[in-house]
Amino acid sequence: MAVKPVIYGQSDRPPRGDYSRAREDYTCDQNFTAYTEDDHDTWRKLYSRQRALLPGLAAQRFIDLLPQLNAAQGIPRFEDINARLLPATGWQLVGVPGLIPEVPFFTLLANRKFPVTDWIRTPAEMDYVVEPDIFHDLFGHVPLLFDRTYADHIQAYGQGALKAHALENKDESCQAAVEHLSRLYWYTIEFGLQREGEDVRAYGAGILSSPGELAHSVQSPEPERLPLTHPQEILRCMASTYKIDSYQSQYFVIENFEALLALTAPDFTPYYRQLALS
Ligand code: HBI
Ligand code: FE
Repeated sequence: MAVKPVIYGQSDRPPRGDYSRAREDYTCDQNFTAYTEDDHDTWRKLYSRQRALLPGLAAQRFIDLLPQLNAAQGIPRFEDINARLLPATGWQLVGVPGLIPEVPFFTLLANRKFPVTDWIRTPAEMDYVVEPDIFHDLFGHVPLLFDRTYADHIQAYGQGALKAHALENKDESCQAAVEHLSRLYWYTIEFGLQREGEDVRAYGAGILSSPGELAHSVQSPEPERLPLTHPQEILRCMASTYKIDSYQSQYFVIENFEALLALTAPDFTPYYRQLALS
């Protein structure tokens, strides 16, 4: 039975993906033969432009792991990356037609399956695409899945999000738990910065896959850069809303992935309760 598409933000925007291909768990096989030469050319242009921007702006760990995609020559096959990723950290990429509902998404993460959208933007969208496409998901998110500590954090996020979803249904005082937790996802996994010596570097996928926000997030004097190193700061992050279609006005800075994993290990129920009261 075909699953229904998910529409984010404005509901008047038709979903980009072909959800009729999706299985019950919203995954679908990567439609590799559907890619045209123009699609591979779009990928090569996105890849080479973004790769050239990384030095001095992207987390060194990301730069070191990017070659694991082996993707400079064109759109890679998910199965080829899985042959390296599974032995490295036990993760595997699964195709999805686009954004999927939160519970199927969290369930995949909790099972060390990362959903990768399999369509690519048009040449006209080289600088910005509203929904995450294969370049955002693959270039932005996947290299760091080869880092064991970061990979463990992503799985813990999925497990925690499923707990938050269950909590919403049974505990009056935690009605916005999933929303609060998705803000943490936004300010770390999507738009996170980390310390590197005296500098900050980007590790969030939304920044790493953006031609403009990579320099903005690390070098611009405009945005606030707030520490994310203590439980109190987790609360501040969860209380912070975010914008999906412009550069962030604030970023959160972690020490490193070990610190992020430790900081997000405790049960967040007290945080959800406290936020619900504020
Ligand atoms: N679906 N395919 C896909 N990719 C995402 O990154 C994604 C999603 N659905 C839900 C979602 N992200 C957000 O809820 C995150 O904040 C968790
Ligand atoms: Fe993303």
